[in-house]
Amino acid sequence: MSNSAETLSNLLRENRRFAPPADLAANANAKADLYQAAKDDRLKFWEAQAKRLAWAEPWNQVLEWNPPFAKWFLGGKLNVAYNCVDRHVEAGHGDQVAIYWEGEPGDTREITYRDLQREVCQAANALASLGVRAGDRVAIYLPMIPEAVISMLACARIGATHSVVFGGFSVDALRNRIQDADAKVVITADGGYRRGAPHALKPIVDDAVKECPSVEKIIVVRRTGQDIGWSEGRDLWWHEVVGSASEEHTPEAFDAEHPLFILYTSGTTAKPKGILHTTGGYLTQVAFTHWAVFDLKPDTDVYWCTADIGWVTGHSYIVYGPLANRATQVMYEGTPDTPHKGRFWEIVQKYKVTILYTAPTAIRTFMKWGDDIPAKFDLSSLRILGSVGEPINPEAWMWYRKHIGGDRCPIVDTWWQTETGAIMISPLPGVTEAKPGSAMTPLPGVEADVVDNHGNPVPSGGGGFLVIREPWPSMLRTIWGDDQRYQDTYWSRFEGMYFPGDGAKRDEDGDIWLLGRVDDVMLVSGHNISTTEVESALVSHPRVAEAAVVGATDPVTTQAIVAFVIPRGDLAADEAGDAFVQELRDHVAKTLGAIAKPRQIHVVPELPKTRSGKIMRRLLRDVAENRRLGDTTTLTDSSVMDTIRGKLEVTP
Ligand code: 6R9
Repeated sequence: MSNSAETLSNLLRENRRFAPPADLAANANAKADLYQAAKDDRLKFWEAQAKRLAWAEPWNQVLEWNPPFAKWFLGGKLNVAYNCVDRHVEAGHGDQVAIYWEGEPGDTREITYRDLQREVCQAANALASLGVRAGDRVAIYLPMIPEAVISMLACARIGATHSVVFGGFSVDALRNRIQDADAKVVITADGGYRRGAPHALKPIVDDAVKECPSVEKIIVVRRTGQDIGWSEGRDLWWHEVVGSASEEHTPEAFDAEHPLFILYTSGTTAKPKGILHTTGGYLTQVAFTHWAVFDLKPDTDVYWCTADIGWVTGHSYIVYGPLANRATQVMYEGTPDTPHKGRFWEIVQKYKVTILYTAPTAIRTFMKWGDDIPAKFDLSSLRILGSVGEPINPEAWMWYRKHIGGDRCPIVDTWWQTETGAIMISPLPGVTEAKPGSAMTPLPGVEADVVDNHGNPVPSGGGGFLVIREPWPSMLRTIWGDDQRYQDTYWSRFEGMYFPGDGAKRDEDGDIWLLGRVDDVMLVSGHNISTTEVESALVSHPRVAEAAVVGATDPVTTQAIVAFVIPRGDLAADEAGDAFVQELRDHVAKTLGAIAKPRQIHVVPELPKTRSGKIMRRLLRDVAENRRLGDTTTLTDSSVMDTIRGKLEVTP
């Protein structure tokens, strides 16, 4: 970024500070000394964290680093499922609830660690009986039901590599992912519930596997009871093949670098990237971060991460981190507005949730729905709130703190990626004095920095690119089947540094602010302007709930800022006229400076989002530039683009 970006970055000043509550700080798992310990000896620090796990054989080398290829805990052997389930049962916690599962229609299941052990063993035996061996790939295409967790752990238990595909992805997306990984078995369901109605999954699988010769068997969980097609000999009911399998299974220890899972990130180019994670380092870092960032107390906390299992957040912070730490957690199948807009808060109240981890997109939606909805529920059990997925706008942060956290709970804004495997930058809830909108500082053991175009660190107050200087245990090992692309994508922009693709700034105190994907940075009259900052300025207006900003080609200014805003609560989208738009343009100019004033603001009822809630600015750019839409297969709801288009007469 040029120097002008720094000028703009400095315009957004945040003076609010929120210190940890005294009792939380006093009893926190992670104290300030961890930073020093990691600084003194990073590898020794990670070695100490690896000892949270049960190893069948110890490692003899902590790290082997042939840039950009890392191996952690060489020679060590362990079983992930044993670590997440069996060892807790062996330690006398078999009766502890692992999962309070809440189905969207209101049905529930309570699964103890002993139950989980039994079902994971059965599923492991079933997979083995179908010929699945260590190293084989299994695709998992399920709704948010316990069988998703059980399937993942069963794969891990026998050393099969799972590839979870979002239950909302289309035939094409599923087919590509099955093909790329050469999956031998697919685990799916007849369907799942979403927004009050069953939606079918099995027909999508049937369609997808027509061109997937690698698939030998399809295991089907009966969830909705809807009619489905059946291919005799290929298709098997879960309740039959898993239900009849033995409940005894001896876990085998696998090498620390044994592949654990592949998870595809869409990226902007055609072919999704299969991000490969391995065993020992991954489990070490997800367990450590879940313990440190969420301060989990396994005997008293009730933890709830609202992510879908098909997103990395579901992998690391529903399955592997929490279960490695013996958490009791809530798992919810459906959407936040079914059957009513207070569903999340009803669940928090019902299970007395103490730690809640959700995404800015959800928080902004709750803001839009109004403060009165959470106010109807008892949220006093909450003690820590987390955010992940996008930069959280300062106003959304403040709303979350006040209306959900009762002005008492620390918020941990956690920056990380599918590629990083685990949280990298975040406050520690018992240590950090947090600022609304900042992810604050790298966690102990993580060497993150903000650099300029040439890879030189920016001074405090500067803006540039986020990088990671040293390998970390849960880093991706490669892109499945494509080492060259791994190298090109992440390690070629800056010599010897990992480049995640995010813009960032360092404030006067040295704290880090994420500014969104660098692809989204706009160039306006020679100034680099981050979409995040303009969006946050818009959201800081009391009548705006959500905003998405893009740069559209402009003959005079190179790019011009075009904004799409969703109004808050009572103001219906079509009531907002020119006066409102003018008020918002002025508001941005006042907050950030005239250079950041949007050329156009469109008031819309919805924004295009991925299944994990990220705004797809690329599609809005197509609209702003009056172009045909690019690939929409990863959209949650493809009708959104028609709604937006229908509302605008685009004037480029
Ligand atoms: C975990 C996850 C990764 C991208 C990442 C960044 C954005 C995630 C963020 C955040 C600002 C945060 N991102 N958390 N930006 N603050 N706390 O989201 O993984 O789906 O791979 O996305 O999400 O842009 O590069 P993934």
